[in-house]
Amino acid sequence: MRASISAADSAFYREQGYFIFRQILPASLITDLRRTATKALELARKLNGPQAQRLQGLDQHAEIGLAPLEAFMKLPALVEGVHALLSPRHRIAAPGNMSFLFEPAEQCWATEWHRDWRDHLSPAHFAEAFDGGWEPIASDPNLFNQINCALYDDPCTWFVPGTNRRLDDTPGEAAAAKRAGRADVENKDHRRTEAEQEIFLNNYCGEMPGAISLRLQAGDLALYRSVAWHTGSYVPYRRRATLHCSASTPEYEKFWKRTAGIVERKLPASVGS
Ligand SMILES: O=C(O)CCC(=O)C(=O)O
Repeated sequence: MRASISAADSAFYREQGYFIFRQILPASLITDLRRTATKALELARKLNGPQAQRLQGLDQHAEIGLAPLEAFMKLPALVEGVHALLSPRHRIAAPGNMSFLFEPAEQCWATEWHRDWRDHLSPAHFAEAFDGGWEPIASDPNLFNQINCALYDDPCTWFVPGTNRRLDDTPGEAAAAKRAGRADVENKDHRRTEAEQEIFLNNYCGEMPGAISLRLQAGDLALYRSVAWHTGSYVPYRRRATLHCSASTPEYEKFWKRTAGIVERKLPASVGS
C-alpha cells in the first residue's frame, strides 16, 4: 500500500490531468472487492446482456456485498492520498455513485473518444448544464475528478495528458476522434472479424495525438480529469473488474443536483458515475 504524495505529484496532476497511485489497495481488500465484483458482473450481464460495460449505482444491489466498497471509501492511504493530491475537501464517492467496469463476454469494442459532458449533450442541454461556459466549469478542480481502481491488470483506459488544461481541441484531435463512429467502434454490422476489430481499435486509440494507455496493475488506482480526452477499449479475453467513481466535493454534488434532469434526459449510462 503506497501513497506518499509530493508537491511534484500534485503539480503533475494539475498539468497532465492524471495520476496513478501504485499498489494502493492491500491484497486483502483486492480479494474482497473481487468477490463483490464477480457477483456484480453476473448481475450486470443478467440485466444488460453479455456486452454490459458496467454495473452502476452499486448501493441498489446490496446482494453483491457492499462492505468492501465501504472499506475502499475509507481506506486511509487513499483518503490521505486524495487529500494531498487534490484537497482535504475531496472525498471518495459513496457506493451509490460507484460502478464496476467489466470486460465484454462476446466481442471487443470501445467507447468513442470523448470529453465527459461536452460530448454527450445536445447544444441546448449543454448550454443549460454549462451556463457559466465550458472552460470555467470544466477547469474547476472541485469537479470532474474520476477514479478507476483496477482489481485485475487493466490497460483499457486511454487518456490524452494535458488536455485537461486545453479544453478546446486541436485539428488533429478533432480528426482522430472523428475517425470512427459508434457503429465502427462497436463493429455493429460485423464488417470486421474479431482480430480485425481489435487491430482497428488499437489504431483508433493509438492514433489520437498524445494518447497514452493508463496501464494499471491489480491494486493500482488512476485519478483523472474526465473533461480531458479519454476512451476505453475492451476485449473479451482479458478479465476486467475496475471500480469506477469520483473524488467528489460539495461543489460536485451540487453540480450533479443542478444538472440531474439533463443527465436523465441525455447522458448515456457510461458517463459520470
Ligand atoms: O472504460 C474506461 O476506463 C473508460 C470509460 C469511459 O470513458 C466511458 O464509459 O465513458
